[in-house]
Amino acid sequence: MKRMLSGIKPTGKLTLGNYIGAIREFIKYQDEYEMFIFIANLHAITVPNDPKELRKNTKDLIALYLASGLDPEKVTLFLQSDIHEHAELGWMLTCHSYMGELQRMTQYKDKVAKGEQNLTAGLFTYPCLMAADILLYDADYVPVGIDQKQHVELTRDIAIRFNNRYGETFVVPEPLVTKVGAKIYSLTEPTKKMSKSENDDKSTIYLLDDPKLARKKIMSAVTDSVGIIQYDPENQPGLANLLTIQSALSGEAIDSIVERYQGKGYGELKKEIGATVENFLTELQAKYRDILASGICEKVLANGKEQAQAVAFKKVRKVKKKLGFQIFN
Ligand code: ATP
Ligand code: LTN
Repeated sequence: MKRMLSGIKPTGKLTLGNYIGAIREFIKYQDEYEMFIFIANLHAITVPNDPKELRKNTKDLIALYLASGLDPEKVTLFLQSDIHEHAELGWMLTCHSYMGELQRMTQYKDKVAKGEQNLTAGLFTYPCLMAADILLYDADYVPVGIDQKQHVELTRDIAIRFNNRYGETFVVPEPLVTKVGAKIYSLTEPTKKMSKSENDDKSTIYLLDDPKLARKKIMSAVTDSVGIIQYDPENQPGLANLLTIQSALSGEAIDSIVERYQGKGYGELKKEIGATVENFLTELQAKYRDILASGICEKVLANGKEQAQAVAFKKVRKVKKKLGFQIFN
């Protein structure tokens, strides 16, 4: 069975973008692949964070993974900081990455361009830690939103470089980006990503938003003055975003939605999408509450830790041998 791995940072509240671009994909593939899904809490501290909030976000994230349908019987679900090999291999790979390639990472460049002050060294080297997350588990595929594709490509380069230098060590992974919903956009500025950390509340639908409020956000989403319902991301980005959301949550193809709305107005379409989002969140949140009340999260993470640990331990042992750290047989 091929392996798949992915992670989400427990920073801020999870958004509909995280669900559509990432979590929904994990669920889709869990029967087909041997899956490792983790909570990237080591990545969360690349930006300033409050420990109390980090704890809350981490609990929410594990409960939302389960509420969305990840099955702990099929998937190894774990906390990154529980497996010290991530940090250990992260360092070894940092020493096999070049300043130039890290400087080319758009996520980092964007932050620098915005003039953000006090960027940490961890934020700069974070793609090396991400490479370690992936390479530790011999992942063949990494399902991510489009914004993370570049980091997976860097991971491939690092793996190939290491294999060439020291002999076959790592599986070279491939990014897997969904066709519909690889980037969900802000509802108020539909050319920007819907982000957990950078948008205002009106532009983002959070998975734990009051479902009625979420419907209102859809109703007031920015569209355009063209007045024709068609899928044209370039000229009608707001409308294209809404159609993508509807298609991703309902499973109906975008073409088919567009056809149903020929000659109709945006208001009517928004009503349907608003209802879809409201129902989706209502169901998800009911499951989320049950899961939190059941106390199952702790057990799931303890099991996941054990399974992930066994794999990670072997890989780091192998890398240490290759690097010349093991001096006695
Ligand atoms: P931030 O918004 O603070 O930059 P993030 O949500 O992108 O954070 P993560 O939480 O680690 O960062 O993202 C987890 C996964 O969700 C990644 O695979 C990412 O590509 C995907 N993702 C995030 N936002 C979107 C979006 N708007 N549309 C589609 N996928 C997304
Ligand atoms: N860098 C990602 C989160 C992340 C990840 C990973 C995704 C950390 N490690 C390994 C896939 C595989 C982000 O910021 N969205």
